[in-house]
Amino acid sequence: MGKVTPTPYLLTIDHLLTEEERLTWSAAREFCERRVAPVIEQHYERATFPKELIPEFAEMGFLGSSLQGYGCAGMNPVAYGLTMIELERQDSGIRSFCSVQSALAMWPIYAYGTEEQKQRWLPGMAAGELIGCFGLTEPNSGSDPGSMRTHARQDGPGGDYILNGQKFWITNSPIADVMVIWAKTLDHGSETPVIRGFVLERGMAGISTPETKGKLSLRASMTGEVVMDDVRVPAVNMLPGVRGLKGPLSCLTQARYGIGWGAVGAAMGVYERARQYTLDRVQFDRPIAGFQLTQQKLVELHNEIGKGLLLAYHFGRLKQHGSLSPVQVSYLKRDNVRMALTAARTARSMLGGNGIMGEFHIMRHVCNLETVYTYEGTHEIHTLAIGRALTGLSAFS
Ligand code: TGC
Ligand code: FAD
Repeated sequence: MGKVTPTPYLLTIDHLLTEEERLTWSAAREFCERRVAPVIEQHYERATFPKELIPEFAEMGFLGSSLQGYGCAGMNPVAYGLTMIELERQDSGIRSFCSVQSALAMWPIYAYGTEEQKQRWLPGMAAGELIGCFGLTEPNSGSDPGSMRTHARQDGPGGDYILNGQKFWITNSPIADVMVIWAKTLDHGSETPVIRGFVLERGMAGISTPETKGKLSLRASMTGEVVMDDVRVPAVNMLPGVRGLKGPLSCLTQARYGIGWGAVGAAMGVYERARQYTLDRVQFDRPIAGFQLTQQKLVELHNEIGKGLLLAYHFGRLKQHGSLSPVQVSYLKRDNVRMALTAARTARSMLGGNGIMGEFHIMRHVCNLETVYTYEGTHEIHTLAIGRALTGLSAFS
């Protein structure tokens, strides 16, 4: 496919951004177009992750971008969201890598770790020298993580924890050095197991991280398991700052926020390519962009993207002021991912047969967004979370 010319948008947020946010956005876009765009299709076809780009992601400040100190960029939530747009405009798997590193592996250490734990892991993670993953899901616990079976038994007061269990569908696990694992344990004096977070490190005896092969979605992202067989974890590796399901769920709130922005990037990418293609492609002696049905599709894509961007921006400013609630994040993730998936399917149809070809970069987004619709809380789970907030009635219990 030839070059995509500048695309008109009737709704922009540029005038709402600070100079610094605008610079962050254009630097992220320039980087992703120069370094990610040329290699992504090949990695997707081969089902490999472009590991060679990790040091450059670090240099761009994409790893732990919204954290303060420890070598992190300290971006505000809107600037962070704008980088997510550019990463996912190229590929959801690339955005996933940065989301998991930043929001799911670094953030819990930052939010719930001791100063010693932060000093030990965060600088290396910000520099891309240590890769992180987040283990919540298990073969029998997906949407209902409270039913997890992974457990940690403490070997006497103050002693090591012994972890057993299996985490499944874990992004980055095959290459992870630092694994944030959520497990049930008995606090001293208590008879009811409670969920706690543990930081496991590659090299600890009893851990294996086999890669999950055969994915037809998110192929440029590494996914695997974390299998724990009597893994001895020092007590100083437990995150002391949180107990219960709200520990992992609060990490998900950080990651879902980024996905809500990233999905807009995927939608922009497919819209811009579909618009260009329909201007260039001639059938019945005229560009297919001149047909009313094609214009209707373009208008739908364009208008939905504008609304998605505004939603992300609005919630971004709320987050900046500390007043964004988890259920508002469910709203953002749910609606923008559904919008992007619909946009990608529509854009695919506008390219006819070429729409299924890798070189046109749309089918890859369709396949990726099927995963994005499911992970970080499925579309249905977010619907029910919002339904609970609207009615006061929980459909889960
Ligand atoms: P519920 O009773 O609602 O809550 C239990 C406790 O947690 C608190 N809480 C939250 N805190 C912060 N952020 C949130 N989003 C929170 N949601 C709930 C809540 O206040 C309560 O605290 P407390 O102090 O009262 O105990 O829990 P529930 O059992 O009813 O479950 C609710 C439900 C179903 C919404 C939740 O379990 C859920 O979100 N399930 C979906 C699981 C999920 O999203 N898994 C994602 C795995 S990680 C992943 O997919 C990474 S993909 C990575 C990538 O490549 O990008
Ligand atoms: P299930 O929970 O079995 O759901 C199956 C279907 O049932 C869905 O449509 C769901 O919406 C529906 N359903 C379930 N409960 C209800 C209900 N109460 N009401 C209505 N419908 C319901 N997890 C991690 O911990 N870390 C990761 O890094 C990670 N990365 C991932 C990467 C990829 C590529 C994928 C595919 C998944 C990843 N996940 C990760 C797991 C992901 O979060 C789960 O797949 C997701 O939470 C859904 O769980 P499940 O697949 O077990 O589906």
